[in-house]
Amino acid sequence: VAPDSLRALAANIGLRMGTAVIPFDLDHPDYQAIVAGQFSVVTPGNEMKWQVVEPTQGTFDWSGADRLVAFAEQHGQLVRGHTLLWHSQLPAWLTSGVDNGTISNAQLRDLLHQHIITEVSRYKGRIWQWDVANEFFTDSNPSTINPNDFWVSHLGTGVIADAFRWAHQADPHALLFYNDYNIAGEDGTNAKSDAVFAWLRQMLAQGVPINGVGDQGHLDTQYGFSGTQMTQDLQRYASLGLKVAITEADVRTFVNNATDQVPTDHLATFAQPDEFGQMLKGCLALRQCISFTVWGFGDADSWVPGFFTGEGYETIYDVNLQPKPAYTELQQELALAGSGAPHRTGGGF
Ligand code: 9MR
Repeated sequence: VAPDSLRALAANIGLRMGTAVIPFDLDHPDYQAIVAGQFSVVTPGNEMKWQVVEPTQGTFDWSGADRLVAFAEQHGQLVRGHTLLWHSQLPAWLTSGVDNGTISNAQLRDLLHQHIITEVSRYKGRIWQWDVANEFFTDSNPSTINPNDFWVSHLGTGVIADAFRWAHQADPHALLFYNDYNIAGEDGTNAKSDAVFAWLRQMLAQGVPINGVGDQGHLDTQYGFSGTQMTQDLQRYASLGLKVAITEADVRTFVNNATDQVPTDHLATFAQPDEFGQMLKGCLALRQCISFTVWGFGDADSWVPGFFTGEGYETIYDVNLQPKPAYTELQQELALAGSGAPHRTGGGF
C-alpha cells in the first residue's frame, strides 16, 4: 500500500477510509486496484440488501456479499454491512405479500427476525460495523420517525429497537449503527439531527444495543456545507457514548451530461472538493469518528443521475477513474491530520 494512499494516511491516525463497492466490478483491474490500494473498509452498495440476498422467498444469493467479504479479508480491509432494516430495496415477494394480505403483520415480523438472524449469522465475526436500521426519520421540522414508513406502519416504531437486539444476538461483537442522511449539519434547521439524537438517547437509556451513528453525507453544491455544524452534531452523538462514522459521502452538482459529467458551473469544481474536505474535517475533529466512507469512487458508477435529474460528478475519481481535485483534497487533509500542524514561534513583537 502506497504511503500517500488514502488508507495509509488515515491509518496514521487510526481512521478507516472506506468506499461502497460493486462486488462484480472487482473483475476490472483498474477498479480493483483502487479499492485495494486506497481504502481500508468496504461496503457493498447493494449486495447485502434483502432484495438482493433473497430474491425469491427461501432462495438466497450471497454471491456479491461473499465475494466482497473475501476480497476485504485478502486486502487487510474491514467491512461495513449495509443494511438490515430499510423501507427500500425489499424483495417483491415480501412487499406484494404484505399488500395482498397473504403476509400478516405477525408473519412480517417473523420474516424480518429470520432475515436479520440469517444474514448477521452468516457473516458473524467478519463485519466491523452493521448499518442495522436505515433512514427512519422525516425531513420535516420537527422531524419524527416516519409513521408511514413500511416497517413502522406495519410493526410500530419498536421494530427498530428489536432489529438492533436481534442483530446483537447474532453477532455480539459487531458495531451496530443507526444510519441516515441530513443528520450532521446538512440540514439548515438541524431538526432531523435533534430528533435522531433524542431518540438515540432514549434507546440507549432502554438498553438497546446501538453502538454508533452513521451520517451518510450526501451533499449537493447548490446548498453549501460547513463541517463546523457536522462536528457539533457528531460530538453530540459521541457524548452518548456512541461511535460515529461518515458512511456514504458524495458531493453532487449539475453536469453537462451523464456520460462526461463536466460541471455546468465552473465554480462547482472548487465547491465539490471543498465540501468533501469540510466533511472529512468534521470527522477528523473527533476521535470517536472511526471511519469515513465514500459512496463509490468513480463518477461512471453514479447513482445520482437516476435520482437527481441533470446532476452527477459526486465522487472523487472521474468517469475514467482518474483522481479529481476532491481526491487530492482528502489526501491533503489526511496528511495534515497525520503530521499535525507545527507550533509557531516568533510571531509576537
Ligand atoms: O447506491 C445504491 C444504488 O445503487 C441503488 O439503486 C439505490 C436504491 O435505493 O440505493 C443506493 O444506495 C443508497 C443507500 O443504500 C442508502 N442511502 C442512500 C443511497 C443512495 O440512494
